[in-house]
Amino acid sequence: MAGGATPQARERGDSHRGSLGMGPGMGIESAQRTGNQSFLESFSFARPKVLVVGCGGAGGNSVHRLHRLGIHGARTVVVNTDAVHLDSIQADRKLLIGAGVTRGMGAGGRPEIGERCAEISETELRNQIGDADLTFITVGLGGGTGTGVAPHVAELAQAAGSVVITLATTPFRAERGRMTNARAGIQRLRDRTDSLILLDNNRLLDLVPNLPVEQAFAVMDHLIGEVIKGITESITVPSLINLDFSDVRTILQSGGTSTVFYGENAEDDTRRVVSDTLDNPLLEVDYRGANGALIHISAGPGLRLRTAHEVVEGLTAAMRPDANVIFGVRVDPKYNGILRVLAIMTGVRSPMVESVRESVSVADVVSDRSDPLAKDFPRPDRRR
Ligand SMILES: Nc1nc2c(ncn2[C@@H]2O[C@H](COP(=O)(O)OP(=O)(O)OP(=O)(O)O)[C@@H](O)[C@H]2O)c(=O)[nH]1
Ligand SMILES: [Mg+2]
Repeated sequence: MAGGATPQARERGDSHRGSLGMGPGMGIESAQRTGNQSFLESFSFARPKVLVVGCGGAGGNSVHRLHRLGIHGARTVVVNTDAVHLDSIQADRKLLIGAGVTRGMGAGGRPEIGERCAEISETELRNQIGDADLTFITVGLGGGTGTGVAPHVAELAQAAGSVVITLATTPFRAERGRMTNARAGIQRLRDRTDSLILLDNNRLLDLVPNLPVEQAFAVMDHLIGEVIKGITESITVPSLINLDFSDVRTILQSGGTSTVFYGENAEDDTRRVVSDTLDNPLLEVDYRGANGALIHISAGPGLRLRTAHEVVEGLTAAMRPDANVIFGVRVDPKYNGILRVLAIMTGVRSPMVESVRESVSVADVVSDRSDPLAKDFPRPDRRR
């Protein structure tokens, strides 16, 4: 396991804001407790504030999924221009933006409309973002609301001092024109988030080709939920997995494109666990030379250290020799005899991301269309 110091102890010593010791504990340089007294109780500031913001229909769906999984230590907010969709999902807070522009009917696949709505509702967005230390943004790139709003939310969160991790899906090839929107979104998000984790919906065609569409989306949303829950609870629930906010931040900020790998196989066949995982990236990437990895292994009780180490060694063999790797193990009897791996790799090379031209922007997308905010704004696609 990485580190050794408790998350809370390290967090006090190293925060992106210089010190999380704002408020009640400020000015305390050291403290003593007897063996069974808690430091955490007197240092309420020591747990990072985590916020999850779902933008648009797909982003909202993954937050809804996260709620159903249950998450400890994070506040959830969903932002949309579509009132019907907002009504259908669960989150701690739901924010309808740009109602005057879209009449609550969505942005009709036009990111410039989503962006305009975010600008109009900037104060409300800023209020929702608050003073989080870590902000996850979830979005399905390609539509109007999420693609237009997510970069705006990211910018506001960064300006408020938060570390921002965006989990974004890219559209199916068959959605064609939506990829243009998605590219513009990627370009804008790249500059505004500390870490951009991309997941390609096309990978669902290999992973679960025969599932009904709703269920296939649910698989992606579930994985997104698991990644957020995994990272959040590893830093907010003491001793569940020995990661801390500083570790997570260091790895995720190490730059470049990131994606998620997922694999599962028998505990006694670590080679297959490794190959299963490396063969299942959620974005087509070249992971050779990757510069960071956060690896979560779920296993039954009694997992031997050597077994876990073999898996991590196999997964990271092709990474840079100086790559920053942290792994955590979650023990759960339901995984008896099975190893399940969820790994985020940073600094991977993706042909899709590299093809995003510097010149592509939302402005370019808009320039193809006449008056983007015309009164006769088309009825939105009601799919979501
Ligand atoms: N993972 C996942 N992806 C989805 C889901 N629904 C749609 N998508 C993908 O996300 C992209 C954006 O769709 P939406 O999120 O519905 O669009 P939006 O951001 O609400 O934008 P507008 O509806 O145009 O206002 C689509 O092109 C799909 O590729 C979902 O439930 N889960
Ligand atoms: Mg929508």
